[in-house]
Amino acid sequence: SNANNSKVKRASAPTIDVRSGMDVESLKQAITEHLFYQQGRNIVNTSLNDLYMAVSHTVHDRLLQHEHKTMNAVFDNNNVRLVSYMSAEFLMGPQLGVNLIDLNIMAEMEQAVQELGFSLNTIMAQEEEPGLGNGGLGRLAACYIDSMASQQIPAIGYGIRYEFGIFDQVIRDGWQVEITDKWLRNGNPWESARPELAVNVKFGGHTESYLDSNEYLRYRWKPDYMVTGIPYDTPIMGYKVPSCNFLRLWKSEAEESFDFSSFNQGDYYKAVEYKVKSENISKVLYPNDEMLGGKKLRLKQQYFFVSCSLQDMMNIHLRFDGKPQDFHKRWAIQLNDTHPSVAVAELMRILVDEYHVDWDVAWHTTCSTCSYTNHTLLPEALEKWPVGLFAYLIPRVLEIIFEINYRFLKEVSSRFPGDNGKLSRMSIIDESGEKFVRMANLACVGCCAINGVAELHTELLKQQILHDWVEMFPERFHNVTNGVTPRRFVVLSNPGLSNLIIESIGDKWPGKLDELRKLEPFADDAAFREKFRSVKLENKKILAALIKERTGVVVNPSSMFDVQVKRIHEYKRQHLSVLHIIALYLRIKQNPDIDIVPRTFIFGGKAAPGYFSAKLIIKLINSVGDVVNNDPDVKDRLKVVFFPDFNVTNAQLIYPAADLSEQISTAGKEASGTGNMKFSMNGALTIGTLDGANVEIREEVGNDNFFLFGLTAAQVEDAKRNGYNPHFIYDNNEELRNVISMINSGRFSNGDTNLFKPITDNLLWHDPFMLMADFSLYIACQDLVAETWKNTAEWNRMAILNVARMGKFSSDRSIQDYCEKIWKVKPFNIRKA
Ligand code: GL7
Repeated sequence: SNANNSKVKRASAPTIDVRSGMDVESLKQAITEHLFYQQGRNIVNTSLNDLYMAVSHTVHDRLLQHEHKTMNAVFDNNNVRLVSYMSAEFLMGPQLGVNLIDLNIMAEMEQAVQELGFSLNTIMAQEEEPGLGNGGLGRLAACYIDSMASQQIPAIGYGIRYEFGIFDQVIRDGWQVEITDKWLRNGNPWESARPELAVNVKFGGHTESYLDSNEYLRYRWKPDYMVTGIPYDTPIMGYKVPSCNFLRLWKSEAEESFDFSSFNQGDYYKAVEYKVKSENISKVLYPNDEMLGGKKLRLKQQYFFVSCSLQDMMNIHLRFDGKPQDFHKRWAIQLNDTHPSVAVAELMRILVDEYHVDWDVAWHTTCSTCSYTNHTLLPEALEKWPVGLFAYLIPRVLEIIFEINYRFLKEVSSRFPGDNGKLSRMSIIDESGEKFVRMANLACVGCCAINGVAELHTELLKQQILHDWVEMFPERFHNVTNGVTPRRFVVLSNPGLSNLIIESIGDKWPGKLDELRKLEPFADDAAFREKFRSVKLENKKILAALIKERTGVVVNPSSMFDVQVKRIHEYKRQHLSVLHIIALYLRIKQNPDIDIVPRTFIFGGKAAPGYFSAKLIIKLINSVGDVVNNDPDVKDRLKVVFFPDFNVTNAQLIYPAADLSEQISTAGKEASGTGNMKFSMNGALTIGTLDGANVEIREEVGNDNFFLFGLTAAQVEDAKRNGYNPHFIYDNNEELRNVISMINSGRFSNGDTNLFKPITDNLLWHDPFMLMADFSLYIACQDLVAETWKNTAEWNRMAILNVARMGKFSSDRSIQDYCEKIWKVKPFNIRKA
């Protein structure tokens, strides 16, 4: 038929389809129309932002078509179980680039934009990223919704639409200064508000009992006030598949804009105050990473988004003609840490109070729906809330927690008679002093699956903080090692490497990362190694230019780029790397002609605004940089850079340019780490401890291709038990003594001998993260790194093997694990549906 005529030259121009056409002409037309009809601009008078908006709207139109088809197919099928990924954080990063990759129209868009007279890179750089997360935990959520879409798992990400995300960091006089992140100021082309799906959330007030029409005793909650949640949806496209899910984020608003009773009484201020109070809930992301807040507003945020999301999920379920008690057949909820764990009690409240489901049935439904991921062993991160605060804000939810706890503790006593220690440790309520609600205990009671985020982390969870729970519910425990999306962190971030890989092994690997194994033989191919080296060098030149622009420091692209980027935290030990830098500096000062491998040390990361020690570490890095970078004896062989405002946008330029990845946390403290994976995928070698996912990365890439040092988690625990004495180590290590003395001498602080005392005193007298114990092992390992660097062929061979063996750390594999072990859901192919 017509197919046979396809080779015949077409007489007329191809038809242009402004809403879904993927060819250059359609894209051009669509951009021009959006520019005029949404931004009121022409190509000749457009600003860069207007152009960015028009290009993004053009892409967004295409995503909506896929989202619409996906959701129709899913909702037409009564047997599909959907995933609800609940997270207080989604650190999404810029959207334009990944969406072009997922839709497979990067080249077409490049050409379209070029023909209109602009450059796509400049337009992409215009995007202000949604930084709605703190660090690894929030970025993991973003990788997982990407992978769920790519694996064709029907899913919704549920969270909070913070008006202000993680603060922007600037450095003044070496210190961190926080600036409000006004990410919405120029508009957000990726979201659609859905006010018709708004729901209300209760706060405050009291509860009362009543008899329903069947004479059953029931409870109702008479709140003080209600807050309205408005959902904002962002499409999440799968990679080269037709499926498109969405992220649904809740914005809080006053239920009515005026409280008329107050207004009528003449208290206009009070009426408006209620509006302000309601809008405050989704105003700002708490910037503490791995630290519980204890703040009233934070608990309100958690309950607000959990209640909105569960109501929304129930509405969807009922629209499918589901019965309330069959909720678990429609939904699998993953709780991203304990931040959304009030969901266990809220789902019970909805089922029992609002749909009058029997308690036992409702409990079965709830436990079968919910699963919990733990992300940290640090005790200061275990969330607990004063019982009084709960009673004041969400009284009915607290009553339900008491009932859950009462029934659960009865079960514990019958399983472990007489074990009062267990009872008090496992109780949802901490009654050892002031009473608290323990959110991890609530999650463990009400979830059918509990998982850690790397093998070591899961083992330590089972041995330490969740030991009692393993004895009670061994079948609930799983490990799912974290992963990251290679679409954003290789294809988009590192086009040079991606093209080289595609030339060598084809283009299947971004969606099937195990394919990278085919690169292994190329590690021994000198010509390939040379191309690999030159890709890295080009990436380093780009980063060097950016460093110059952002910090004024000139760095040498052929020096070793030794990089540590992540939140600033004592357990992550940025200051251990600083001790190493000072040791190298001392070697140069003692012998200016010493043969030393040129290195550029690059740090990046934000400190929680209230975390004094972390902020002082930033100041120390900058201060050491000021001295080392400007000392003529150094002859530019060492450079120290603090790259300000580490975020997803900047990360995408840093990982591809790294030679050495610093993953040097105290063993047993970093649950997984995910930056470690992004570095290796981009061909950096790792210097690291046996911590978190480092263990598995080393297993995959091979011991010879990983620079290991330091105490193991077990040795750290032993040393602590046996009375660890950091000062003794200091007394017996001359190089270490010289390093510490140099800091204390005021050399890096214009003679001020007190500025860095809090750091050095802590190391000498307490050293909870064992820098002293690991110092000499770290230095020796760094010397080996330098030796290896001198052999370029060997270094690149190792780096290529790292890339080739990273298949396991695709978030696609993590999502497959969740599907098989925890959610029991299968891919849903919308083409076959
Ligand atoms: C974290 C862990 O610290 C980090 O190791 C892990 O990779 C990440 C994702 O699982 O979760 N836990 C946590 O509270 N934050 C993390 O980044 C903020």
